[in-house]
Amino acid sequence: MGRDPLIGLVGKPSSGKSTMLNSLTDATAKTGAFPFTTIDPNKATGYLQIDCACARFSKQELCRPNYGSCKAGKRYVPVMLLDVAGLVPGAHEGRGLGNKFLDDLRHADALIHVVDVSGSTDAEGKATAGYDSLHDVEWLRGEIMRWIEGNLKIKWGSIKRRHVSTKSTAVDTLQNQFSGYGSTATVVQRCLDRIKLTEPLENWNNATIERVVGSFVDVKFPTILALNKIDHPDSDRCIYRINHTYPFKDQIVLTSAISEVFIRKLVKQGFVHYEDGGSDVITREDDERELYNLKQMDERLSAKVENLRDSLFYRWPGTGVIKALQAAAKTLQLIPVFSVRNIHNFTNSNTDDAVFKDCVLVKRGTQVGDVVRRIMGDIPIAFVEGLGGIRVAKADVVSEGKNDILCFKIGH
Ligand SMILES: Nc1nc2c(ncn2[C@@H]2O[C@H](COP(=O)(O)OP(=O)(O)O)[C@@H](O)[C@H]2O)c(=O)[nH]1
Ligand SMILES: [Mg+2]
Repeated sequence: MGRDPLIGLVGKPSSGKSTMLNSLTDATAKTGAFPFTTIDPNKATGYLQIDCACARFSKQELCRPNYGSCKAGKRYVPVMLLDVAGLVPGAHEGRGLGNKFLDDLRHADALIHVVDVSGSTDAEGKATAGYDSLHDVEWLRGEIMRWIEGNLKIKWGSIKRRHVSTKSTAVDTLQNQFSGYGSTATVVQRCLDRIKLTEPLENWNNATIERVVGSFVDVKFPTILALNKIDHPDSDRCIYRINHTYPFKDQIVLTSAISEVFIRKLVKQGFVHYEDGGSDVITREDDERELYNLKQMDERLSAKVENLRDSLFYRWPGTGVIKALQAAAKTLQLIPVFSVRNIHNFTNSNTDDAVFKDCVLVKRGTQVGDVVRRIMGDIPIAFVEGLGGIRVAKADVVSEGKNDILCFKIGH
């Protein structure tokens, strides 16, 4: 990943993708426009909550990021989000906006599959009751698989002939086919290693191809399930069924995107106080010590807040949307790296005492040299310093709390 990570929101129509995008986009006070705001209305900047380096050095008061924000050591780092609309059953055959959907998907590094667990929308997103959304979970992976499989099988004869005549490795041959999905040789290698395939490619049958494609989809598109609409009274059944069918619990997050949007609106209007990811809102009535200077709500609004509590906060730990983004970042193993000009006081200039102004997200295990290229581009770097001004080799790798604060010395 030589660029900023991109997280795609996918799911059938009306599952809540756009609402989720709004709830994540609006998250916190933004400082400065982020460069990847584009004309694409489905793209937006989300904010991933991480532990900021400023807390490690008790410099929270001085932390003023160039992008995103930092509150008491909790930092919000911008990440790109994409609302991948138009996916309906049969998309791999071009139904709905099938091709556009699949085309958008190529750019995503991880997916948040927004699943409507209210049971009130059918496979196509049309209003119904008692729908079992377990089907949706299975369908999405299948849809992506059939798309890739279809493209591969059409050409399999010639792929095989070329593979044999050029004496290529399976990785090379597959990477030729998969590069269009944003794959790399490393991804292909990992996909083959996972299924421990030893058969030569020319002997693969349909079942083998399907296993390879399945493994590729899992490696290339790590997916978080956001079980959305948990505020809905009928959601318990679907949540139960999905949780018990899929053991990978840390990849399942319960969300109520609409509640998050509603709460953010109330916060903006000054009616409630809300900690990001919190388990309740504080109204003027709750704020006995008058810490938050909140406005009085009228009866109608008070009733809505009571309803929010009944449908969400008395049943679930929170709206879950921040957790969904964090879970996606976790599957990508994203680690924040802070680049500073002065490695001793973490500032960028002699005249500004703000610390840790710049932060990028990179994959765990990324080499320092790659981080340099990502941040500095073609500017020649003589050497890199880590904590204490100690030199760091370009081949050293980044992991949590290690080589994650760096200073680049320009020169040849
Ligand atoms: N009850 C409930 N409704 C939701 C939630 N999120 C979205 N919705 C509603 O579901 C419908 C479809 O939402 P939308 O975001 O447009 O879905 P999209 O087609 O996937 O982008 C809208 O009426 C939303 O208000 C939620 O968390 N709870
Ligand atoms: Mg939408």
